[in-house]
Amino acid sequence: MYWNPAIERLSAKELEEIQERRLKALVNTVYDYSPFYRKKFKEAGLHPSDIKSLNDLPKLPFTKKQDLRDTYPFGMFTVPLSQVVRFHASSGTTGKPTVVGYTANDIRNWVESLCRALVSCGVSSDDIMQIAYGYGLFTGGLGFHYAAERLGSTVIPISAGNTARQVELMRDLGTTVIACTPSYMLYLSEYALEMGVDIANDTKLRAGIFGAEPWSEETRRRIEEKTGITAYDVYGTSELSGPLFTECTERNGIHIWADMFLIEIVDPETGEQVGEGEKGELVVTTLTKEALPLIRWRTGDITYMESDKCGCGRTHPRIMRILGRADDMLIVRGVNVFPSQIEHVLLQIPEVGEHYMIILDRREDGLDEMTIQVELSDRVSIDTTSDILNLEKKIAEKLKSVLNVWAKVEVVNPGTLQRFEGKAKRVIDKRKI
Ligand code: DLL
Repeated sequence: MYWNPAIERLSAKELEEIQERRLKALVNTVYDYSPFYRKKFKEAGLHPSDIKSLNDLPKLPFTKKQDLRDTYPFGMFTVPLSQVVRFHASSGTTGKPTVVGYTANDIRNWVESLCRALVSCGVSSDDIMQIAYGYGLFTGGLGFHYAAERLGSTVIPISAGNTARQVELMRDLGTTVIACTPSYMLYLSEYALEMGVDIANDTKLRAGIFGAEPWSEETRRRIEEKTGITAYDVYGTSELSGPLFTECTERNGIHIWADMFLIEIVDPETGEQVGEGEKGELVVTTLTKEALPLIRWRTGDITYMESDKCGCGRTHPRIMRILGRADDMLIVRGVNVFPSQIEHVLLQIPEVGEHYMIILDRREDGLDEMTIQVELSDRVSIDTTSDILNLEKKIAEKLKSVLNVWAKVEVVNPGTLQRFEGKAKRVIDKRKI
C-alpha cells in the first residue's frame, strides 16, 4: 500500500531531476529573502548561479544549530510572519531554544511526509492510534496527530504521561497502534502488567511507532517480546519539521522522501561526503520548506545511507538506525564511547532488564570513572550476593570487550531506576558539573 504511489515509486533519475530543480530554486530563494544565507554565500564567494547541478552541493555552506541560536527567534525565516501559521520550539536545555516556523504549505508537506511513512508501515483508516508523544511545543504529538487524522485513523490525543490512563484507554478503546518514545513503551508495558493488563493478550495493540531518541535492535526485540506488537522506527527533528520518516514493513532502514529532502552523509570532522554504506553525520537540505528552509543542515545524527531499491517498491533512499549523536559521544579515559554501544551490550544479556543509567565521574587522581547501573530482569530471580557479583563481573567483561574501557557495573532491583515519559536521559556526566 502506498499513500502517494506516483511519487514514492519515481525512478532515481526522475527524483534527481526534481531535486536539482528544487535545489536551484532554493538557493535563489534564500539568496533573495534571507540576509543570513546571502551573507553566508558572499563569505563563501558563492552566487546562486554557481549551483548548476546536484554535484555542486558540496560548494554550499553547512547550516548548524548555532546559526539558529545566533539568529533567535526569527532571523532565518524567509517569509513574513503573516505567512507563518505555527511555531514549534525546542526546550533549550543546552542553550537558547530554537524556534521553527511553518507556513500552511509547510504543514501540508509535513503531513504528506508522515502520511507516506505511516502507510508504509501499515497504518490505515482502520487503525485506532494512541498518540503518546508530548503535545505542545514538541513536534511529536501534533505531528502524528495531523497525519493520523489525514489518513483517517481514529486518534486518541492522550499526549505523554498519565500512564494508568494510557493503559485503561488502550484496553477500553481498542488502540491498535501507539506512537511514543521506545523508553516510554517499555515503562508503559511494565506499568500495564502491574495493573493486571498484559498488552499482548488483553489489548488489540498490534504496532508501535517509536523514535525521538536513540534505541537499539535489542530494545526493539525486548519491546516486541513483552507486548507482542511490531515495533517501527520513526525519525525526524524539529528543524526539519518534526517526525517525518519511518521504516516501511520491510524494516530495513528509514525512507527519506527525496522529492522533499536531499540527504548526504559526511565525515563529522572534515565535512567531506562519505560513500554509500559508510557511517557519518546525516546532513539534510530541505527542498520544499518555505518558512525555514535549511541548506546542508547538520543534524548531528550518525547513520549510513542505502539507496538500492527496497523490497517494498519505494525508490527513495534509506538511512539506517541512528547510532547516536556526534555530540552524545562520551570520552572516557581518552576512549570514544557511544551510549548506544552500551545499550547494545547490556540488552544482549538475558539476566539484564531494559533500564540503565550511565554515570561519569572524575576520581581524585584525575582519572575518569564510568559506572553503569542496570536493573535485573524481572524474568529472572537471583538472590545471593555472590550471584549478583558474578553477574556484575560478566557484564563488566562484556562491556570491556566492546568498549575497550572498564566500567563499574552495579546491578539493582527491577523498578528502581528512573522511568521517562518523553525522551530518556540516561547519561549523568558529573565531570561537567
Ligand atoms: O524528536 C522529532 C520526533 C518526534 C521524531 C517524534 C520522532 C518521533 P527533536 O526534539 O528536535 O525532534 O529531536 C531530534 O532526536 O536529531 C535525533 O538525535 C533524535 N532522534 C529522533 N528520532 C530518532 C530515532 C524530534 N528514530 C533528535 N532514533 C534527532 C534515534 C532519534 N534518534
